[in-house]
Amino acid sequence: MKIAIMGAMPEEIAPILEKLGTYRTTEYAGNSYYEASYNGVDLVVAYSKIGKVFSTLTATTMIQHFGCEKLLFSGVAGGINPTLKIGDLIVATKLSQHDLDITAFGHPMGFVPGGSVFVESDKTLIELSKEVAKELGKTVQEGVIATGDQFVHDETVKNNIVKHFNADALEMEGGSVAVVCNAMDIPFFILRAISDTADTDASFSFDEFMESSAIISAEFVMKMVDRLAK
Ligand code: 3QA
Repeated sequence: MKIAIMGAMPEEIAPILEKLGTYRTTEYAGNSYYEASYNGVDLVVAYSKIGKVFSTLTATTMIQHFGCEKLLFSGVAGGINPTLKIGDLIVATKLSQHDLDITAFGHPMGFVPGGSVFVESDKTLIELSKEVAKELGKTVQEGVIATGDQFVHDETVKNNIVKHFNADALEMEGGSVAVVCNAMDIPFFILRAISDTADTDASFSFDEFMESSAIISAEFVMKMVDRLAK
């Protein structure tokens, strides 16, 4: 089995590369892909760069060029649901694009003809994450993740995202990765650890906690890989 593990930023995949020991680096379409064999499974690891476009390119490449059969995303997110504190894990049950807007034509936010407001994650991978969480004695909250091409640091923007999508967390890649995987029939799993709460001091909180939260997410995703390898 070949599994894709992606992040958006170097810090989000560094803890994963560390666990692999040795890997082979391939340059493709302006990005680096790291291939390794880990406990009997083939892994392709990459960070896409920030945002929906770069993450779409990377997810597509991992599936179409490298032949990955499942995709796990690991990274950080801005928390919306007040139950989510810095360092807490959230797994996306479904994802939306909060900045996709043709409401001028009477469509709901996040909707374009031929698409859907939400894309649902793979239920088997979510089940597996519950088992892993139990085994580790960790809490992983399930919720809606909203994705858009902006670092949100404003209560009004945040409240609008809640109004339209009832989202629990927000970030800049999950929704686009979900669209790609859904279209190509590839089971996917989006995990994020909270780095900030998308309010006025989000950038400071992000700078302080992104690295530690990225590690929390990466470690959990590698436990998922351990289970998938069995
Ligand atoms: C944005 C990163 C992008 O990949 C999305 C982090 C955490 N908090 C968020 C928030 N709004 C939207 N997304 C997020 N990731 C960070 S850009 C800073 C880059 O610094 C999730 C995320 N509030 C690079 C050095 O200049």
